[in-house]
Amino acid sequence: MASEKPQDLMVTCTAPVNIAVIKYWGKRDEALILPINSSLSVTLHQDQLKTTTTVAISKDFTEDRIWLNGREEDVGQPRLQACLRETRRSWELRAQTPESQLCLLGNLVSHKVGRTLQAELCSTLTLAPASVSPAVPSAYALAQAYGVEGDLSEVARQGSGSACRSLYGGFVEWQMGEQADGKDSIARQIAPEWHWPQLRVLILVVSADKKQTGSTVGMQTSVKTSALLKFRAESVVPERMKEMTRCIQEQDFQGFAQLTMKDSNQFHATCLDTFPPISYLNDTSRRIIQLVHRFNTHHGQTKVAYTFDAGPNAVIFTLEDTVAEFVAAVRHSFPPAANGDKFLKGLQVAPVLLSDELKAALAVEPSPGGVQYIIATQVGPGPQVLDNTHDHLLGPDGLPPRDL
Ligand code: 2P0
Repeated sequence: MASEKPQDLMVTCTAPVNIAVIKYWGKRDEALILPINSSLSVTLHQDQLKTTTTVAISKDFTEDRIWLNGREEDVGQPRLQACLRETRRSWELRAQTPESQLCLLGNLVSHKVGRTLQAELCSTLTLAPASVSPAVPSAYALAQAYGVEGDLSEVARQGSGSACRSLYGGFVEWQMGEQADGKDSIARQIAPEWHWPQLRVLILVVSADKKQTGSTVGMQTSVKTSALLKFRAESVVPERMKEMTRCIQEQDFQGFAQLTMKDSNQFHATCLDTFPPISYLNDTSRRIIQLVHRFNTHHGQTKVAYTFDAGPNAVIFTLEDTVAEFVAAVRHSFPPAANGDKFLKGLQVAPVLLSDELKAALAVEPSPGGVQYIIATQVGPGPQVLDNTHDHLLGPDGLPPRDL
């Protein structure tokens, strides 16, 4: 974990993307990032999507610096500052004596004891069409570097609310908590990544454009103006959290899929109920919704579910035995424009022919190029520490290589 130079420390971590099946939308405390309702998500496998962060700590650094995808960013961003502040506070709390500080930081030189150690962070995002935050790998890597143990929800949450659910693999809930200081607003795994091995995830990339209304501002307006959001948070979500947990624990796909779609639809209904309204779905998103319902109707059961976040891309949940047929249905409805061979990324999916009955049931006017590409993936583990020093994104001088 630590680099070769005894006075320095360098840690590289990766963290996964998570997709909410019970959505978080709205804060009761903007500064601490505390939500108005609990939420529940599925952690995606890092073989297909991940963020990587290297943290370096050295006695030679005179200031904090951060690079994102090779470009230096403003280290004064409030959320990054919150992450750094929380990590250092935890470190200082756990290290009251010089001896324990030395113990926590291994070989870090003694004359730094009692002073705040400067950190450098470098993040890179791999294949990230969804909203991906470097908050979790940053929080995780910082915690590893500073030797902070225990729950990191508080640190990760302050980088980005939904990011705290990426602290664990498998199926994760973010409990809204009740305390004003947010100490009980934490992420918790409800089932590990190997719990439901047949579950598959398809990300249908509709548009990689930047979203029109950012989540942070969007949810502020919704909290102020949407009566439906208030009703949802108080009267709908508590029951749905229990029901979704049951569906996952019992591997009840029909229940899981229907509730996932209903919760996505209600989240987008609260966006439309916001004033002025927010609209994240586009025509292609609505065609995907229609495709899923027609596919399920044809089969006489719920075999596929969609969910949409603060953008037009669809995330599809299905089971292993349905992936190939549904991918063929997407190809049929959205014929790839020019990149037929690059249409499918990630897990291998065998090509299959659609039956004439299914084609007739889908009854679609093909929309060429509507879906740019698909990423096929599955449920995966939580953040990982990379042991190989070749994985570091910062060189021995603490700077990112020029070609990053
Ligand atoms: C979610 N989303 O549960 C919901 C569904 C988008 C739609 O959490 O302000 O980027 O950093 O707490 O976490 C996006 O919101 O917002 C989000 P902040 P965040 O995944």
